[in-house]
Amino acid sequence: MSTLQNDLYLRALLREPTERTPIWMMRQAGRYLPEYREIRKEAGDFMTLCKNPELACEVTMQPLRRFPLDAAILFSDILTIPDAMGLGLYFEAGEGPKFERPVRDLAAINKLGVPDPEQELGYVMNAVRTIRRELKGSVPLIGFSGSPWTLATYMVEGGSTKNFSEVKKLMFAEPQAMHKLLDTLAQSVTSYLNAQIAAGAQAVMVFDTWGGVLSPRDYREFSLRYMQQIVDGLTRENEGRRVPVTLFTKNAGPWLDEMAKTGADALGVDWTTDLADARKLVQDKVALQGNMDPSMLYASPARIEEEVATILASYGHGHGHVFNLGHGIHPQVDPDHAAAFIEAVHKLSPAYHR
Ligand code: 1CP
Repeated sequence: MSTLQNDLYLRALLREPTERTPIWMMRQAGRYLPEYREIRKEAGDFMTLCKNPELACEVTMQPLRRFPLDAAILFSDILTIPDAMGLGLYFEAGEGPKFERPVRDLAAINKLGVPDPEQELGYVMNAVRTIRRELKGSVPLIGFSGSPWTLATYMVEGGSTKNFSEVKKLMFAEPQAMHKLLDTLAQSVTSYLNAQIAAGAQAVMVFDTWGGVLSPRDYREFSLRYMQQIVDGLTRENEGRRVPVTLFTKNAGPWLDEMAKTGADALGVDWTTDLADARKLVQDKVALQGNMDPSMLYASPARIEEEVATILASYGHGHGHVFNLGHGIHPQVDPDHAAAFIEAVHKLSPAYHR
């Protein structure tokens, strides 16, 4: 196995010294890139792209050819697990993900099995192996999964939701059924991420996009507890190196200290919390990733650079910061503005590492 040419991202996650702040962008492969839209049109539908390791690899590499990013992220989706459980994932034009067979009661939950990652999800592992080969040790590859709570919202609602009424109904009216679902998901996510690590993912990230819609007590009981179960079950070393794990709950500002106690190496932070406050809360126990508002990429390159300067100053001197957006890049963003964002981090961050 060749050594990594650029391991800034991995070192920053472990709060080791780096000469500048590493950067990657959530959803860095996707619709804001014309070359993505081209391949997506040829493939026909999004899951076809995910299920073809060569195409998934090509799309993963696209942003890295354009920009000096410090990590690649597997091109896939969090909904591969419920799809492998037999819920029938499909995408309707302009409407986001949907399931043919949502899970609404204990009987349906009891029927769910833990997918075998090298069988039903073998296409994901093949994509990881293909991407690692193609990266040739240039930058590390990030594997990922959704959190049990976030996956449950899609599985119970049958797709995206605004008010979370079905999933909250299940949670409050039949908590034991909800716990059974979340436990099956935590087992599935753990084996899925461990298989990604065995296939070559050098770091993993858990996306808890919807944990922030819960009360602090419910967050602890229905989201954080199952992320803890995952952190406890993950392979933490491979190829002679630590495999860092990042947890990201959107809108989790006040809970970052509790998240830091899980044993995760790093936490994702969105733009509603200042990194200075986040850093105080976690007491340098973990690295922090974030946190520019993705909508800032609509502003001029000069304004973007100013915002990068503000965020770097907010984190302050010292190591343990991975620059990123606070959520995924929007499909309408001009790729030249993404380039300006990345360039600003390269230009301004070395001063914070001297
Ligand atoms: O081409 C298309 O029309 C499909 C759009 C698309 C893309 C590009 C979807 C459908 N998923 C993805 C890729 C994806 N999804 C990645 C790729 C790697 C990268 O470049 O970052 C990742 C990490 C995800 C993760 C994901 N999917 C999350 C968690 C992160 C987040 O953004 O909050 C969630 C919630 C999903 C569900 C999902 N899949 C797709 C869409 C449009 C959505 C969101 C639906 C919703 O808002 O409820």
